[in-house]
Amino acid sequence: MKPQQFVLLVISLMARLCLAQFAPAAGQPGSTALRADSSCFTNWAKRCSIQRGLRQINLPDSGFANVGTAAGAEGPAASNGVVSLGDGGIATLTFDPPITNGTGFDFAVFENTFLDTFLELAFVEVSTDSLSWARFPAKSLTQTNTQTPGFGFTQPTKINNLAGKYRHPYGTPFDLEELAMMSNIRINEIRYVRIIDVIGSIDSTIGSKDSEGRMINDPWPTPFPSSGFDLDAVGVINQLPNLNTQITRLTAPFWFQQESETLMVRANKPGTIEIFNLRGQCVYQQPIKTQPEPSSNQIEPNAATIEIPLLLSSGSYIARFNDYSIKIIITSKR
Ligand SMILES: [Ca+2]
Ligand SMILES: [Ca+2]
Ligand SMILES: [Ca+2]
Repeated sequence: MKPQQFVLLVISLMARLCLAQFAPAAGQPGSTALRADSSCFTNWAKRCSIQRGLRQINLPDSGFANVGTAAGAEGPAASNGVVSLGDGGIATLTFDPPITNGTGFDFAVFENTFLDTFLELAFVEVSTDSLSWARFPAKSLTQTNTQTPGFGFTQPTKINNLAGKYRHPYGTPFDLEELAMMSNIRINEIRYVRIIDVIGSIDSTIGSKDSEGRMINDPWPTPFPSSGFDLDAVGVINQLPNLNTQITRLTAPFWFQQESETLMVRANKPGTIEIFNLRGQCVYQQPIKTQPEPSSNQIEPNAATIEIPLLLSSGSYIARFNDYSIKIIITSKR
C-alpha cells in the first residue's frame, strides 16, 4: 500500500469512528423514543422540587429562569405545563412506590421541544436515599468547535443518556441496569430522580462535560425566562409492585406466593411450619432454620421457600409458623 493510500485509509477509519452514533429521532427505525400515551407507563412523578439556575450562568444580573413552577413536572406528560430550569438548574422528583430495575427501560423524561433537532439537554441522576446519587453515563458526540446558539440545532444521534434527546410528546428512556455497578444506590429501589440542566457553553470554565470529559455543546446562551431545560414530566415504566405488599413482606414472618403456591418463610428464630386443614388436622410439618440477615443492597429479607407438598389437594388451609397464622388457598389441580 502506498503511503497516500494508507493515509486515506486511516482518515476513512477515523471518519467512521466519528460517525459512531446513537438512536435516531422519534419515529425513525431504531429510535428509543417512547410516546407519552404508551401503555408502558404505569405511573408518573407526583412530587417535584426545583432549584432554579441563572438565565445565563456567567451573568449574575441575568436573573433566574422563572417559567412554570415545580408542579409543572408533576403528573402525566402534557399536563400541568412545564418548568424551566435555567443554566445548571435542578429538579428533584420523588417516587412512591419506588422505581425498580425491570426488563429494559425503567423510566423516561419528557421535555417540551417540538422539533427533532432543537434539543435542550439535562443530566439524569437517581438515588435511593436522596443523599447519595448516581449519574447516567451521558455522552455527547456533537462537535465542540462552534457554539450551538440559543436556538441552534443538535442531532439526537449524537446524544445518549441525556434527557431532552427527543421532542414532545416523546420521552427519553433510561435503564437502571446501566448503573448496576454503582454501590451507593439500590437500582431496585429508586425513590428520587434528579434532572440537572446541561450548561451548553463550550467554554470549559463554565460549560458541562459528558461522562468522558467532552464539553456538551447545547443551545447557549439562553438569557430569557424559559432558559434551560423545560421539564414536563417523568414517567415510570417499572416500579415496585405494591408498597403494602412490600411492607407485609418486610415485617411478616412468612407469606404465601399464590402464583407459585409456595410459602416464603423469614425465620429470625428456628421453628416448624405447620399446615392444617379446615378440620384442624395437621397435614404437613417442616422444620425451618434461621435465615441469614439480608445484605445492605437487598430490599426483601432472606426467606426459605416451601413448596406446598403435592399430597395436599386443592382447597383452603391454615399455615402456622412461630404463633403467626395465615389462610392459604391451593387452586392448582393435584
Ligand atoms: Ca431496567
Ligand atoms: Ca441548558
Ligand atoms: Ca407537565
